[in-house]
Amino acid sequence: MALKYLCLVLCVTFFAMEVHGRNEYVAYKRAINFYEAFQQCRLYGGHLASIESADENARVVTAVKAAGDFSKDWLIGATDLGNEGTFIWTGVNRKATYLNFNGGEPSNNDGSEHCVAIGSTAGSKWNDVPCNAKVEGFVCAYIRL
Ligand SMILES: [Ca+2]
Ligand SMILES: [Ca+2]
Repeated sequence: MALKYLCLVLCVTFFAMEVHGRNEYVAYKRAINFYEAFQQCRLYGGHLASIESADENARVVTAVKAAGDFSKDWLIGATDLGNEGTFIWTGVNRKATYLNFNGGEPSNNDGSEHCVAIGSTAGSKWNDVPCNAKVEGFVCAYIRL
């Protein structure tokens, strides 16, 4: 009986850990656009970074600063390509509810900014940029148990 109980506790614990897996972020310095970055993170076994809390945002900033120049644009995985003004996280298939856009952003300049970068003039906040723009680098997230 005790063994069964132990098993139940462990299974529930592991299930909870999987559901609430922690994102680990790695930034890569490479001239790349959103589409390329999206695919590259998938090929690495992760996803273009989703950011769903201030804590995750802070960890993305740390990852970017470790990889290169934070005064340039680094792609993260939010996009409003399919529905202007509504951003989703492509990697986890969720609507972006935690939003951290810089003042005046998302600006959707020329009706053509549907992808999101952190860094540059926005600092640790976000700016929408053209999806086909080659930026300084990108951030992948890897879900760790
Ligand atoms: Ca847009
Ligand atoms: Ca913008």
